Amino acid sequence: MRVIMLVDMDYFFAACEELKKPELKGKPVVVGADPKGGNGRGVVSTCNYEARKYGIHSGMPISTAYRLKSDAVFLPVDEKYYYETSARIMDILKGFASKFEQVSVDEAFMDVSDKVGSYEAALAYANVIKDRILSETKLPCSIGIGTNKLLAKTACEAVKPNGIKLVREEEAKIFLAPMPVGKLYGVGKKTEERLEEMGYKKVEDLQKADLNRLVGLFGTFGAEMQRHAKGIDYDEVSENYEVKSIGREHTFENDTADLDEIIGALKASAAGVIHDVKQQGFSFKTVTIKIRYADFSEHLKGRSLRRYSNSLEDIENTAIALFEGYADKGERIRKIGVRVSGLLAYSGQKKLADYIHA
Ligand code: TTP
Ligand code: MG
Ligand code: MG
Repeated sequence: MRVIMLVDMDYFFAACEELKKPELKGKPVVVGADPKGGNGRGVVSTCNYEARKYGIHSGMPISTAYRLKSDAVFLPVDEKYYYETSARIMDILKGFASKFEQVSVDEAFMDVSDKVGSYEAALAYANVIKDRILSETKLPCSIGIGTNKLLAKTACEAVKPNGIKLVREEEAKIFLAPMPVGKLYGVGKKTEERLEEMGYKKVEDLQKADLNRLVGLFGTFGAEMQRHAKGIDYDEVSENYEVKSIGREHTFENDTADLDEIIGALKASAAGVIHDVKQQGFSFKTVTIKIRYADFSEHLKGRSLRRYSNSLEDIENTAIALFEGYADKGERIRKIGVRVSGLLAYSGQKKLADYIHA
């Protein structure tokens, strides 16, 4: 049987702050922009569960958070510390997985099918993982378990914080049925609104929906949504992200909207990427840029070339074109990166199949 886990750290940035300063424990802690006595701009990155009791949440304007609880502890984002902590966590998790896919700073999918042969064994294994993370980092996490990524992710969200939840295949439909459609894996804000307009409010409504109507409205995505609503998801945990792409990133000393500075950073990253590409004997098909704005939101934009390439010029030109075409110019940027994927080992036949991008 296939067994997938999703591990997600609880209130991650705020939990890291509590680790640094244990005296914060039990108090409402908000990490994000400077509230400046209620006049601050910018948003909440995250907050601990004490602060969530007052209605504060990620993405909320910091001024609103201040209005809700002005005597909460407000802290700036210490990105470097969180990413170092994240790397330690991911290293521990990797050791437990046959296939591993990190999906964000505090979250990863693990395929553990080879490690456990039953649901009971999966639960026991999740307990071991959770205990190991806690004993080595002193940080709490939640783990969702299912026969696919969708169920693992949804189970994790349902059990947060500090929990483990298993959804068996035969329970999936009932588990998902009462959720609002917006909770369904892969459904964003726009799709949610559209679904609601069409009368699909709960996942249950999607389960029962006429497939032809859904496909008429949303194309093949409509069919996928109905599969998801029923708890069916064929997506594999995609391993070897590191091998399948080569990237470099640059974090600015101070968040910046200066175009010369940003283009300079893109070029420097491209130079680093081409160095690694050549050293490892690859050519590439796709160039992607990643922009992290000052509010920590991230944007990825990629473009495939017509042919495989290993030239610096192709990386630079594509990266700059992507930036100029898609970036929210004027917004301050914290970090920018360039990545190439669709790699082909052009020198010889070594493990060719391992490197071709799925
Ligand atoms: P999440 O895992 O979404 O949230 P969380 O870990 O803070 O809380 P939960 O217990 O619900 O999992 O995000 C991980 C980190 O990413 C979070 O600690 C801070 C950062 N982040 C932002 O900076 N802005 C955002 O809008 C979100 C959602 C997260
Ligand atoms: Mg989290
Ligand atoms: Mg997360």
